[in-house]
Amino acid sequence: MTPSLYPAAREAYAAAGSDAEAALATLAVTPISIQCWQGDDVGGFERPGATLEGGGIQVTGSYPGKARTIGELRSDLDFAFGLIPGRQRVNLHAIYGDFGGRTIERNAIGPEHFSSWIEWAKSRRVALDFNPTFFSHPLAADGFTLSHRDPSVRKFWIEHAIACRHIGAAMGRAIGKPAVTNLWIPDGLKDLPADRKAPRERLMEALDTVFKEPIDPLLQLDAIESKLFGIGSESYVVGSHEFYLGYAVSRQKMICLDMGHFHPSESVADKISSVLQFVPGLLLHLSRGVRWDSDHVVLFDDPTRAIFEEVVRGGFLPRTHIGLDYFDGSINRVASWVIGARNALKCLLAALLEPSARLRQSEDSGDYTARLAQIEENKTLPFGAVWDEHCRRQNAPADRAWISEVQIHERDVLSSRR
Ligand code: RNT
Ligand code: ZN
Repeated sequence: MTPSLYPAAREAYAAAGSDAEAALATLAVTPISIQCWQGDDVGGFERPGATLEGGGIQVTGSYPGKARTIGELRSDLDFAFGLIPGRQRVNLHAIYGDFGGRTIERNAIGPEHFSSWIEWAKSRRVALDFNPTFFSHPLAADGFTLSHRDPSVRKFWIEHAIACRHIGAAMGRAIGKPAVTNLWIPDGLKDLPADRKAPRERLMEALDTVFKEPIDPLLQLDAIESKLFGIGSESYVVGSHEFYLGYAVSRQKMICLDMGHFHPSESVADKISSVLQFVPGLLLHLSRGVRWDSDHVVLFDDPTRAIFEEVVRGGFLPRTHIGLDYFDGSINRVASWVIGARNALKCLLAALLEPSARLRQSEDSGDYTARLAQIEENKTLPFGAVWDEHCRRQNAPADRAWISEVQIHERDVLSSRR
């Protein structure tokens, strides 16, 4: 066994002005919500063999081994959890219910369809989050749901969203930690609208009906997610950032910022200290857009690090819920959970290790030269040794030690799924 480099790393961080033990303690109690939909390319279990349809999002790739049943999805999640340090959460979509082979309309789903998930989550001691599903459905096929011009279609989706809030609350009650129920709709138009106003008026009204019933925040928390454009909604998205920010501020809902849902040159990190002046909480959808909202696996990269720097510097961690949101069918799907979750945790750890008091001192004294030098030199502190220590304490494999386990799992388990 190679000797631990951690004691020396801890000293190096202390000399730079940060407390590695405190960083590890916070990291250990901060969960990442793992998106179930990466395990099966957003198919779900409504109908056997269902695939993602419409909704302006797209999974590409046909890597073998995607989960075909609830049992396979759960065992893949279990396997991934063994390779991710710390205790995480699981993020479910409405189409992932345990419907027992029956067709249950989306406006008729209830906590009973998620009781086996709740039992599973309890036995793993992981908390759950939830999402209504406004895509892959005939009543979403024309690209409109909650803002549809037909009141009966709107009503159907309003009932679905209300049902989902109740499911979220049931999860929160059973598990003892509130479920975040995040609402994202695909509504929008491919080409130039003649009327941008009416769908937004209808969406506002629909949301007010969805959220009419107050739900105890100890059980369930509502979040709303905006988007700039989608496939087939390039010219107009009803639920734009301005729309939902206004809605969230006026109704005190949490806002969800998805890293793929803004113009590529916009900084999502910069939005955090603005929106949290006005909304009660933040949901992060960590993702990576490559040229568009392509939902690539999360990296240990500058945009994601900047997001966590802002969360940590602002003291916003208690009001921030962290979720992964990407779907890549071109690589081993279990590995993609592991890579993305480990990278999210690394970005958080790097932010927690930042000697932020010193940076602020330089800034406050007007010494921007020293600030820039410090920012750059922090990058070469021995981060990897602290990360390895985290993996060791959480009984998870270190970097370079888990990929062979994934390869064995692929050979012995995934490859038999045809
Ligand atoms: C779509 C949104 C949304 C979905 C998931 C599956 O652009 O990002 O969060 O990815 O609900
Ligand atoms: Zn998202």
